[in-house]
Amino acid sequence: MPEKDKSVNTSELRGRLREARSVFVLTGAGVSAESGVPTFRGGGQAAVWKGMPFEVISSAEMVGRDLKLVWDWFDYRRGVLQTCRPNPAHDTLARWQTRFPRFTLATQNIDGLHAEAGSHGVLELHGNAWRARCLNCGSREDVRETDAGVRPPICRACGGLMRPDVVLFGEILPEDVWVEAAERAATSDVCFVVGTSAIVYPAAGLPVAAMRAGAFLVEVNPEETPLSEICDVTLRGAAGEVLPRLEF
Ligand code: BJW
Repeated sequence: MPEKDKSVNTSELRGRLREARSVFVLTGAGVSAESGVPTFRGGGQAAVWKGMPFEVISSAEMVGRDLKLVWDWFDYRRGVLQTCRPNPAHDTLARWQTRFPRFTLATQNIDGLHAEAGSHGVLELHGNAWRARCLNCGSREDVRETDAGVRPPICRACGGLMRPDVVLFGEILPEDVWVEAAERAATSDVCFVVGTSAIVYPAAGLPVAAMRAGAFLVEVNPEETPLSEICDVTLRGAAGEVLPRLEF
């Protein structure tokens, strides 16, 4: 008996979407790929900057060891982001916030493109590249408003050193954001997993929690991921092409 082709099981998906009361979407770097934002693990290769794998620079350990280097890395990344605009996947997800009685968008991305597309209340699980956070008092500032010449920037509130307000390897996710995302995932009827390799935890656990609580699980990704196996539907393709087609 041939295995059911999950990629063509879209009639059930359309029915589920028509009836859905609560939709939860988890996005990753792939949703911004068509905007020109590099992914972390594209084509089996991990991102490298100045000869260092990103897991080494984007780590709690590096903040302690060489904060200036961490700023250089994020200044470089923001230079790339400055040239990137939302694509049809971001636009579609922004429209979905009024399409369902309850809609939650949680992202692992730090690029701010969902908000730029018009999504409100995005749960940014891994922070935001455009914000700085004081290592001393915790206050936050828009990086564009800090003195660009000073690295690390100095906190205006207390004079402490600031760091990028992102969640690096070995760091805990912001608790309020995490609690809300976990609650929303576990009470969703349909859960989309879009453009993530689904290997970084705890974010990758959200779709699993949704599925265990009874959600219909849909993956949008050109590649297979560790979650593909448990998904009800896998839509193989670029998010900017697949998601707009689900609007009807
Ligand atoms: C397309 C597309 C198109 C391409 N359309 N799709 C359990 C086991 C082992 C280890 C751990 C564990 N639990 C936790 C850990 C440790 C670690 C972890 O998960 N490691 C794994 C690698 C194994 N997790 C953590 O450290 C987390 N903290 C934590 O657990 O705290 C508790 C703790 C504290 C102390 C000690 C121990 C535990 C924090 C994780 C924070 C991750 N941060 C980063 C960097 C952010 C800053 C920065 O940008 O530099 O976040 S890592 C990086 O990966 C980034 C991303 O958000 C994240 C996920 O990547 P994503 O989005 O999935 O991107 P890619 O590139 O991997 O995939 C792109 C996908 O798109 C691909 O599938 C493509 O096919 C697809 N695609 N074009 C649609 N057009």
